[in-house]
Amino acid sequence: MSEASELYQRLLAGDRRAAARLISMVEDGEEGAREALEELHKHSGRAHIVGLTGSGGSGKSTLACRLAQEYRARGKTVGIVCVDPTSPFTGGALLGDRVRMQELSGDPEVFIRSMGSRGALGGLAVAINDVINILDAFGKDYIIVETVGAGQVEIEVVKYAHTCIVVTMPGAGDEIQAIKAGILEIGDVFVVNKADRDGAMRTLADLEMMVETKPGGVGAWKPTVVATVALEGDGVEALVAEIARHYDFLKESGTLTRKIVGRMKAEVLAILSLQVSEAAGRALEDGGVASSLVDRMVERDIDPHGAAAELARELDL
Ligand SMILES: Nc1nc2c(ncn2[C@@H]2O[C@H](COP(=O)(O)OP(=O)(O)O)[C@@H](O)[C@H]2O)c(=O)[nH]1
Ligand SMILES: [Mg+2]
Repeated sequence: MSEASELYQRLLAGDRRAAARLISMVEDGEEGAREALEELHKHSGRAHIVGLTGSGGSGKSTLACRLAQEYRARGKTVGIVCVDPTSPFTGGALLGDRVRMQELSGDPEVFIRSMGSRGALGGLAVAINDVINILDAFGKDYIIVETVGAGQVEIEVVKYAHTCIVVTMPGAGDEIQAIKAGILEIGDVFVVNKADRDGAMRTLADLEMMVETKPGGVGAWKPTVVATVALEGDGVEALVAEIARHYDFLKESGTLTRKIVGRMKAEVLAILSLQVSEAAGRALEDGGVASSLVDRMVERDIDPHGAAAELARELDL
């Protein structure tokens, strides 16, 4: 039996170490992961994928832990994928955070994975999606994906989550403007975390006004704003309720199917663009099948557009 087929069988039987090993293979771009992913696809599609985005330090990791605890208290299982190299999932500075994190990571029904942004850009998007799909097939009811709200790939990933939560905190006046310019569109639920701090009411009011004026058609989801103190767990129940309400909306309005299709298309495009750019890169290298194109560009015999078209023909795209 190949390593991959052994892995997916163990994974489907609930073996955490098999899940961890397969995720490592995916991150390292190991060819063998393909076979396992192909098998697992048939077993995925049940999880509620929840994206959690916002600037560093707003409390996303703390909130992810609180959400996981709340879901566990309700008998649900959780996967957490943290794509934030600046703030790995070791929690905040406070001891209490670390203790909570350890409690969580000791729970066999919670699977936490931190991913660095190593590798090519296209590669990261593919890897994150694969990890989500692995945890889905592994049977997690909720998959929380934490990313810092900057960078194309990260925004793409949360954009295709079923429910996207945008986290901000008091006193981040500029941030509200940044949300308006960048991620207002993709937010389904907005959170003002650190509501224990001064200025929380003001930030809440600002966000509410912004969300109120967010353009949306008839029957569209109206995003809501929730205040939380992730450190204490305040507001987490309300957030869980909003996430559930959004999921119900998705199902009842038929939007969930559209989201699933959108995510699948985006996955195919990410995989293909990675493959194409890798193949093209190899072809253009010294000694590659299309290296002469580079010489011709240097001699001004062909322009980059022409070279790209010729390369596409050469690679039979
Ligand atoms: N005062 C206060 N601090 C918080 C709250 N939530 C998180 N923090 C702290 O904010 C810091 C950053 O939290 P973290 O979850 O790592 O933020 P992330 O970078 O968005 O993942 C940590 O020191 C947390 O303990 C909160 O509700 N109130
Ligand atoms: Mg974090």
